[in-house]
Amino acid sequence: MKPLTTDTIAAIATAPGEGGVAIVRLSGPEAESILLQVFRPAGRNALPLTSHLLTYGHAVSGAESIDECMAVLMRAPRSYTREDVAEIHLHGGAYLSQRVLSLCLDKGARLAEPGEFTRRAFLNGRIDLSQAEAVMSLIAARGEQSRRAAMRQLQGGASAFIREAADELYALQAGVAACIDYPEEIGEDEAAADLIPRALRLAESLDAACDERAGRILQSGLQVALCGQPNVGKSSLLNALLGEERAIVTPIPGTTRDMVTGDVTLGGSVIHLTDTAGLHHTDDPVEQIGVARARQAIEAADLVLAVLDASHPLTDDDRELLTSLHGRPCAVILGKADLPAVLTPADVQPLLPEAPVLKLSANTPATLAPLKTFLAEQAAVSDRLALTQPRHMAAARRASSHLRQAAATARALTVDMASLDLQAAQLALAEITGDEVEEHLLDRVFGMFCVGK
Ligand SMILES: Nc1nc2c(ncn2[C@@H]2O[C@H](COP(=O)(O)OP(=O)(O)OP(=O)(O)O)[C@@H](O)[C@H]2O)c(=O)[nH]1
Ligand SMILES: [Mg+2]
Repeated sequence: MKPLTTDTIAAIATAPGEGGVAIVRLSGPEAESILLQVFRPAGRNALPLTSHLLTYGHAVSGAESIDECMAVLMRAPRSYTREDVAEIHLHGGAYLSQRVLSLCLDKGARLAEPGEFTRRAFLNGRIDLSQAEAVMSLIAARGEQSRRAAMRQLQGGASAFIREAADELYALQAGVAACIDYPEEIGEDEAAADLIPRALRLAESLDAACDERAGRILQSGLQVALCGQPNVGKSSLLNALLGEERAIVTPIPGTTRDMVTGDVTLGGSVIHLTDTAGLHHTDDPVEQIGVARARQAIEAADLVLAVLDASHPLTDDDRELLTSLHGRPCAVILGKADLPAVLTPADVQPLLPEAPVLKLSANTPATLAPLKTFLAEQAAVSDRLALTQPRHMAAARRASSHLRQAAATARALTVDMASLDLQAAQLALAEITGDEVEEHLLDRVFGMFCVGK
């Protein structure tokens, strides 16, 4: 396929700051000629450059050598963008890479937009839109679980699932067309009897592929709120889990007023912890705001840890908190287990029978192991999820709702009237792979990328 773009883009592909190497990347028809104006290979027989061969030489401005470096040319179509791509591997200085980028721009390259290299890979048909998004997820992955999900998507996992669903949709549309074109051969009832169950089955399989909770966990980690009465040891537990003194801890009740957050990776999954202000009735307006925020954090959490001080008897406020968590994913923490115990699991279990009760002391790291295992289990998502990105799930849900509508229309009205719903479902699926996509959606997707990718 002939590349669709005509200009040559350039950007610094490595993260800003100082490092071992910094890479300036070019893509487009002028990549080779611009490279040869800013890079002089050292070897006498290096020219013409051999594709995909890293070559030693100098970055140059006219006759002046700016840096000793390496460069590589990857001729189309065997490149990331399917265009000619050139990379200059400089010493990793912020000024140095900026200087070489400026030289490339002087020689006719245009500064790349965020994600424009990947956008070109998409436009030139090397990857579909869901794979392009997987590149970004791979870069953003902070744990093994998110990396694996992104890699599955990059290798076409989501695309394969969507294309299979789209094939079934084409088959349904063909059935409707046949009923319209050959009414004497395929009767309305016969067509409806075929269309309705198949449309509903497809809608079900699309819905089953949408696990919004799993998608959220892969993208931002499992959201865990630590809550409880003042002074029970919430902030101490946060610090113990993070392995650093993130939140202030004092013996004074009401120490934490605002929310304090931190991430820890357990079992390959990111756990996003939020420490909250102690829940209690207060006239202090600042504390009141803190308590309101604590309640919001509890509401928004995927999992709540209700922290109790096991060296004190249960209070009415504790009882109220525990009963309010019915039906929510949660665990009860019997904290300060190094002190003489007043509370036992038997005291709290009747109040919240479905929640595990974990005894621990924030002062004794070894006692945190069962809680860490529990958190890792809660954050684990299936390796077989077909869809993992919110944008894909939203589109698949839309397709599913159009399919259900198609079934309802075929049942209540006529099969041919269902074809509009089937078309709308098809468009929603095509948005996922980018087969049918508007410019503004591409701007939104690639706008989230970093420059140089
Ligand atoms: N012995 C013992 N003391 C603890 C433990 N955890 C916390 N404490 C002490 O309990 C007091 C309160 O701890 P924090 O972690 O500040 O409690 P909190 O729940 O965050 O309190 P607020 O922010 O006021 O709501 C401090 O003096 C801690 O040192 C523990 O496991 N064992
Ligand atoms: Mg605190």
